[in-house]
Amino acid sequence: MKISNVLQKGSLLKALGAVGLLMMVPGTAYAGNLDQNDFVGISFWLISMALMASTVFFLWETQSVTAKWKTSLVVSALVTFIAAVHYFYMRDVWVDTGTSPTVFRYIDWLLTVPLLMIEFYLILRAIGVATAGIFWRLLIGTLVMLVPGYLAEAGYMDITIGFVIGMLGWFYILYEIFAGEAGKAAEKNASDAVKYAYNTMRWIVTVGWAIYPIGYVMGYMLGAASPEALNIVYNLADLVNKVAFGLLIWYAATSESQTVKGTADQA
Ligand SMILES: *C/C=C(C)/C=C/C=C(C)/C=C/C1=C(C)CCCC1(C)C
Repeated sequence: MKISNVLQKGSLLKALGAVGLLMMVPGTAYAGNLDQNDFVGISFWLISMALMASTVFFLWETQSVTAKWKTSLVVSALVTFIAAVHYFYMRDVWVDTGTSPTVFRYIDWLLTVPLLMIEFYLILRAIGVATAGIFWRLLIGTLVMLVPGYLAEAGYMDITIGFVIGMLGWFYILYEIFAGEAGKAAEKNASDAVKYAYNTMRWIVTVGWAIYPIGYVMGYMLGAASPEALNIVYNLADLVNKVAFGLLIWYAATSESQTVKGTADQA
């Protein structure tokens, strides 16, 4: 083994250790008054830990994939990292007050949802079929979906109008990844592993993401869901939409990297 490899691995290990330790400070600092019957609080706690562990895992696994897949794994780690920090915060607020201000969710979504969209672009780029148009259209769809939702929940826009515009943004994203340029590109060059990952990722965006607008309708339009129910459902949704989504990318990246290594070990 080359000395430079050992050194590189050594510094990566230190960097990973540092990320893990830094996350543990807010991650374990509070929640001292977590009640054993507070299932929402417990779900915040569980998901925080899952997000924290996923971050370390995705970063660690960048070592075992080829260069063009590393960015995808780092972006997965950024998504779970950003979400973990929000969860530490939301958990503590929930334990203290029994409420969870929506603003934390929206800040988290505004950062992580565009990153999740970039994952589609990156997976297509890794197989050589991405275009700048795909990138921009997915990003714009995200903003059209989230910004009106926030404006409406915060009282700056009519609840129904915000919902309708947000739905259009989501439908636009679905169109792009199923039938638009991105959807067509994914059929061109992809191996079975990439096809499987891409296909499952877009079903997550369809089914997993539907939970949020359903929550919006139940909570804001019908007044039919308690804050407890909504938060548990959102927490489980985030587990699918962030951690499972990242694991699919990890699956595609590691499978592809093994194929490449089999043919040319230098890669
Ligand atoms: C990790 C967090 C994720 C994947 C959050 C996703 C959020 C949405 C898909 C929100 C969608 C909404 C609509 C489609 C209509 C308007 C209301 C929103 C913002 C809740």
